[in-house]
This record gives sequence, C-alpha cells and structure tokens, in this order.
Amino acid sequence: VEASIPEPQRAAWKKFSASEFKTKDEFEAEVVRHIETTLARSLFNCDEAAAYAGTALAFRDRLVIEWNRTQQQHTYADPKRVYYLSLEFLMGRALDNAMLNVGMKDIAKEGMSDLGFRMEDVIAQERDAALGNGGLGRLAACFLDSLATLNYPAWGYALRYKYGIFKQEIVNGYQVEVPDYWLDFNPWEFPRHDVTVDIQFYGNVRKYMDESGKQVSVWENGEIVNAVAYDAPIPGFGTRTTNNLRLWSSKASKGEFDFTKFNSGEYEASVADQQSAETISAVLYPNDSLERGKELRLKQQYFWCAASLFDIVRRFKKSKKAWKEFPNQVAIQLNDTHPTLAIPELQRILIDLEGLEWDEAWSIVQKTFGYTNHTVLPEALEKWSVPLFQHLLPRHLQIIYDINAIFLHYVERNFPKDREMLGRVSVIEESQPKMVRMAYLAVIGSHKVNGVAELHSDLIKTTIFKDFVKIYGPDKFTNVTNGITPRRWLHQANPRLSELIASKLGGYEFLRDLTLLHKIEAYVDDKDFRKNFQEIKYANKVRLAKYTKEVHGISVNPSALFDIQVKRMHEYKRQQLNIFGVIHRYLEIKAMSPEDRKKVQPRVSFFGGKAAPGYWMAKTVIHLICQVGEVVNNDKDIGDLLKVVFLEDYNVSKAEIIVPASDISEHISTAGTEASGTSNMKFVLNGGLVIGTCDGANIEITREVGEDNIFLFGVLSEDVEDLRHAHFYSEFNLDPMLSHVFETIRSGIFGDAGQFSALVNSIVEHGDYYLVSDDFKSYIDTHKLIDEAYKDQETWLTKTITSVSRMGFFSSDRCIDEYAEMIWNVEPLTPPKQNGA
Ligand code: Z2T
Repeated sequence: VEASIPEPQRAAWKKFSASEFKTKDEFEAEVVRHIETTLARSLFNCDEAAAYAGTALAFRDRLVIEWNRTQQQHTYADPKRVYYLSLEFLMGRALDNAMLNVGMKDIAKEGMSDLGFRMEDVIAQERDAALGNGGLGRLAACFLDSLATLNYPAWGYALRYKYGIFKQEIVNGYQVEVPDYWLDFNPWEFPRHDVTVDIQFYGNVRKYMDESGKQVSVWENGEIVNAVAYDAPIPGFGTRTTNNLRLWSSKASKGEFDFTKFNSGEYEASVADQQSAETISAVLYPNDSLERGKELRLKQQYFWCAASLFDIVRRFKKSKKAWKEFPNQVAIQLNDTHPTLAIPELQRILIDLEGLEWDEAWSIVQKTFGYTNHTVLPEALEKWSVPLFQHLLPRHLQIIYDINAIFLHYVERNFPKDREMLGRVSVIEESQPKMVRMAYLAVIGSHKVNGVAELHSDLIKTTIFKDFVKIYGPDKFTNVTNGITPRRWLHQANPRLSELIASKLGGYEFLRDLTLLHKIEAYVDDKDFRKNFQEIKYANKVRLAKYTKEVHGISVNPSALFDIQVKRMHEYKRQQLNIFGVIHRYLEIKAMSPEDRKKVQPRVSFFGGKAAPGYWMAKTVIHLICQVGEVVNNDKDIGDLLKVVFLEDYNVSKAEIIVPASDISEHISTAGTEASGTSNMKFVLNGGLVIGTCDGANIEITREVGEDNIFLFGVLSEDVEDLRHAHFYSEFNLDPMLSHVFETIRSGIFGDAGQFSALVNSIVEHGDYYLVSDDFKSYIDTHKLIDEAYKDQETWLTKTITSVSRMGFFSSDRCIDEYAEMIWNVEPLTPPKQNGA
C-alpha cells in the first residue's frame, strides 16, 4: 500500500499526529479552541448553537482519528467488505450517539456545565439527519450502528439530499409540508471533492466487432453529471471501529457547464443547465410504500448506483486480484429494489468496460448481490416504463433484455408444461407501455433474497415470488427478522433504564449482547428494582407530558394510561381503526352516569406520523384525529378521562422522547400487510406493552415475551383474502358500535362531515379493503382488557419487566450477524488495542 509521505518525513508526522482528549479539562480546551478559532466566536457571544457546534467539533475530532485509523487498517488488511446500498438512512442526531459510543458523555456533560451549558440543551440544538421516510431508512441507520459495533468492514452508500423528509406542520388540523433544508451547519460530513465520478445519462449504444470478432457495445453521446462524495463517520459502540457512510451529491460537470452560453450573455440558460444537474440529489421522495414512476427518481437511482459501483470497483481493482475474486472481496446488499440498477450496471462494467465474457460476468454479479424485500403491497413494487428506460439508460435496457432472455430460456427448458409461467416471471411486463419489473430483476441478479420477519418471508414465497421459488428452489429465499440498535433505542433514549439494568447486570455489556437482558428477569419480584423501574417509566411519561404541554398546549395527566401510535400515516397501518376506537370510547364515556365515569381508566391517545403529500386518505385521517382532539380535549364531561394528541412532525429525535413514555403502543396493521415493523420492538424494550395484530414482527415478539404479555386481536393473514372477497359478494353487517361512530362523524360534531365521507365510504361502500369493520369489535374488546389489566399496576409492572428481559433477540446486532453469516459471508476485523495502529 502506497503512502504519500516518504519514509524520512514520517517521523515528524507521527510526532505531531492528532491525539484524542481524555480528561474533562482536555475536552473543555478543545471546545473552547473550536469556538474561538474554528467558529470565530468568544465567551461574549457564545449561544447554545455555538456550544453545540464546539462540542460536536470536539467529538468529531475524536471520531475522525479512529475513522482514519479504521480505514487504513481496512486498506492494509483488505478483507471482504459489505456495502449497504440504501436510498434512505434515517440517522437522526449524531452528537449524543457519538458521545455515548465513544463513552465520554459523562465527562462532556460536566465539561459543558463548567462552561455554562446544560448538555440536554446543547444536544437539542442539532437538526435531525432525516434522509429517510420511515422504517426502511431507520433500519439502515440501525444496521450501520451494528456493523461498526461488531467490527464489520462496511460502508453505507446513499444520496446527499439537500432536502430530507419534509417537516410536518399542523395548521388548523391539516398537514402542511415545509421543506427540510438541513445542511446549513453539518459538522458530521466531509466533502471529498477529489472523489468525483462522471455519471452518464441518455445517449445511444454503438455496436461493432473488434479485431477478434467479438461484439462490443459502446454507450456514447450521453450527458455527463458529476457525483461528488461526502463522507460521514459511523462510530461503533465501545470499539475503535469507525466505518464510513458515503453520500453522493450531484454537480454539473465542467464539460456540461456551457461556457459559450455563459460568455455570450445567455447566463441564465447556462445556470439552468447547472441547476438541472444539481436537481438529481436535491430532494428525498416522500412516499413510503408507493412508487410513482417519475423520471427524476430513476435518475437518482442510477446516479447513486453508478457512482457507488464505480467506487467499489475502483477499490477492488487497487488490490490487483483476479475478477473471479470480486465476490470474495465484495458483498453488496440491496435495501429494497431501489438500488436494483446496480445489477445491470455491474454487468455492464464487467462486459463493456473490463472485457469479461457474459457468463463469467453474470456469475460474479449473482454472487455479489443480496436483495432485501420490505413489502408485499402491490402499489409499492417498483416498475419503470420501457420507453423511459430506453431514453435514459439505453445500454442498461439492452442488458436487462439479455438477462431476461437467458432467464426465460432457462425457465422454458425447466418448465416446458407451464407456458403461462414465462409471461408471469418475465422481467418485462407486456403492458401498454411495457414495464420493467424491478423486484424480479433483483431476485434474478442476487444469490439470496430475504424478507424482514418470519411471516413476511413466508408470504413473499407464496405470493409475489411464488414462481421464483419453483425456479430457483426454496433455499434462495430466507428470513432475517429486523432488529433495532439498543444503543440509541435504550441507552440514549432511556438512560435511566439503561443505568438501572447496568446496575443489576454489573455493567453495560448487555448493550453489546442484548441477550444478557434475560438476567433481569431474576429481579422481577425485587421490590427495589420494581420501584425504580416504575419510577423511570413515570418520569418518562412526565417528560412527554411536559413536551405535550409546551409544544401543543395540551395538559395530560402522566398517571393516565399512555396509548401511542406513531408511524407513517397509511391505510394499511390503520390509524383510522385507532381513531374510530377513540371516538367509540368518547361516546361511551359521554353516555355514562357520573358514578360510572369514576370507574373509567383515564387515557391519553397519542398519534404521530407524516402522510405522503399526495396521499389524500392519509391526510384525511390526520384531520379527523385533530378534529376529534379538539372536541374531546375541550369537553368538560370528559376531563382527564380521555385526551387525544396529534404530535406534530414525528421524527427520530422525537421518537427518543415518545418511545420510552408508552404504556401501550399500537401496531394494528391488517394482517399480512406490515412486513415487520420496528417501533414495536423499541416500545417493548422500553417497558411498554403492545396491542397488535398477528402481523410482521408482532408474531415473533409474542413468541419471545409470551402470549400473556401482549394484546393480540384481529383476523389472521390467511383469512384476509376470503374476507375481502366476502365484502363484495355479501351484504356485510357493520358492527353497531362502528355504525354509531360513523353516525357521529356524519352528524358533523367533528366539523363538516363531507371532509370525512371518502374515509367512511372506503369502508361502508368500497369494500373495506383493510378490514377495519372485521377487526373493530375485537379491537374494542382488547382495549377493554387493557383498561382492566392496567388497573392492576403490580401485574402490569411484572408484564413489562418480563417483556424487557425477553427482548434480546431484537437487537440489530443479532440481525447483522445473521446477514454476515447467511448472506454476505464476511467476518469482523478486530481493531488493534489502543495505540497500536
Ligand atoms: C418502508 O419504510 C418499509 C417498506 C417499504 O417497502 C418502504 C418503506 Cl419507505 C418498499 C418498511 C415496512 O413497511 C416495515 O414493515 C418494515 O419494518 C421496515 O420497512 C423495515 O424493514
């Protein structure tokens, strides 16, 4: 490995090489130095924003030292690396995570107090890195934390969106989207202007025979856009390993910036060209589980895949190994189908640019990729129109046609009797216009395909990929149940609970091996432990109550049962079922005598989540929740018995406050629709119980915590199809309780009923696709059980402690080890002990 500094001068470098602060004084010195020099501020004008910046820069220096060291070690050892390609990384804030992973938060807290600041306020200055929509993006962020913590040599690749997921404002009970320009001050990113890749679009393909008579394809005359790398350090917890997240930013290439236009006075036109190039990485698409087939989105996907593959291939080529070694050096995981273009792109690099034969190249491609599926919802499965593809990526379309032809030939030979199968499994859908089915391409180009929870992994084998199981056999398909990082979702979000657990387990080792949590089950009857546990939950509820008062002006009683549903707004997640249940509860209390009201278990129903900007039904549900809140929260008959809160702009940093404060959280999707869910795991890990359907990871949570410790209800996924069918063929009787709820909505007490008619009609007239009516009664009955169970606080506490102790399985560390073993075939690379790089 070549180093740029010659041997004789290296001694000077080593002598002055940056060192890490170790004491509180050294930390303070670094903060003050950064504030006074890097930021050019002083003690006379240092506000909380500057205090945050100084603290972040001090910790950044520490991360950078280990980051450089890690990358050098990886370059030198050249192990097989994992590349996680995800269009979304929902990272949230970095400072708190950096302090905790480095293990210096307590020192920093004291240091900041010496300098006149409260650490909480300093942390709160940071904006979330919100480069994701929901579960899929947050999963990618948890995976990065686990990969670093477990010392896997791994990189994340994504886009550096100028605008992350929009900020949600609630104005008069309606969602309003506000742009999230988050890059004003981002100390965590490092521009690498020297790492710039030319990315081509459009153009044409020229074919010719070379001297040896081989067909050669050249993709030419395209437009070039530059991809510029921006890197962010990803520190592991309690390890020196610091991995890299590389985000690509688009920029007009020098060749593209038209100087003739510029000089001839067409200044505007030349700037417009530049802006068009920069549009590629401008904005994150805000649709979760809906693909809209927009050209710019396809451009984003290719831009990111091509830049990442160029980078990966360049790194491989430095090692001078033979091409057949590529899959032994490189594992690429496709986070859903968004990066599927990486498959034809690698094939193109190998055959068009590196001159490999098709078969040799294709075998490398298949061994390199793994594909994770995150949904079975048909509207979320990506399809791109062939004409659009032809225009934007003509060479890739040819390669896809060739992949498909060879694949279909194979199918034809092996299933000669099933002529229909060819049409069903073809990558090209014979519609008008023809469409490229990205999920099929991802399956064909990968060696493993996984779902994200057991039920979901079973379902993909019997529904969307049924034919592919016949073709490739069942072993190509596997399950890796999702997990969450206990660093952020326990230690950071709930420091007091983490500390309590550590006090019983003799340290924080459980944060690196979450299965150790089982040992706290021994304390389930320990009086002191129970008292502390309960006090912590109460304190977390007080914190959320304070937040609710400060931000929303709504007073809630922290002793009430806190019932929380926070996730993206979607019909399949059924926030409508929840709010109909709330309306039912309201009607019930209203109808009671004052005597009976005294027996009611007080409750606060919290909701939170963004609706995709074009998803009218989801926006209607937000509006209904807000309107119900207006009525219920101001009804004197109700008082503290019921409050309804819509928490504005749900995001990662807010989740850190919300999740530890639940008594019950709701995971109530129509069975078979939620692939996994991950917040269900977060809530239980923090001492809340779940009301949920038999769906996604709820099923495995039940297996782990025991049936007595979860509130399951509703129809099973195997019955969903028949029930949907029945809605169309027989008069279905609406449950009288649900009818009453609808009558109440129609009465106009929650505002003009017309606004809600599409929502009500989707159930009473349009087939109730999500089976709200089928599940309503069992949902209400289950909430009754919850009320009763909650009144017995001792039994409730036992359930929550027992559940926490049984959540070890859901660490993303377990999940990453499964990927490493079953899919990537990679091993950790242990960092040297301190001072021995
Ligand atoms: C998403 O967050 C999820 C699936 C998607 O399918 C897209 C997005 Cl943006 C294309 C979620 C699933 O809905 C959820 O069940 C799962 O837990 C999460 O991905 C992570 O696997």
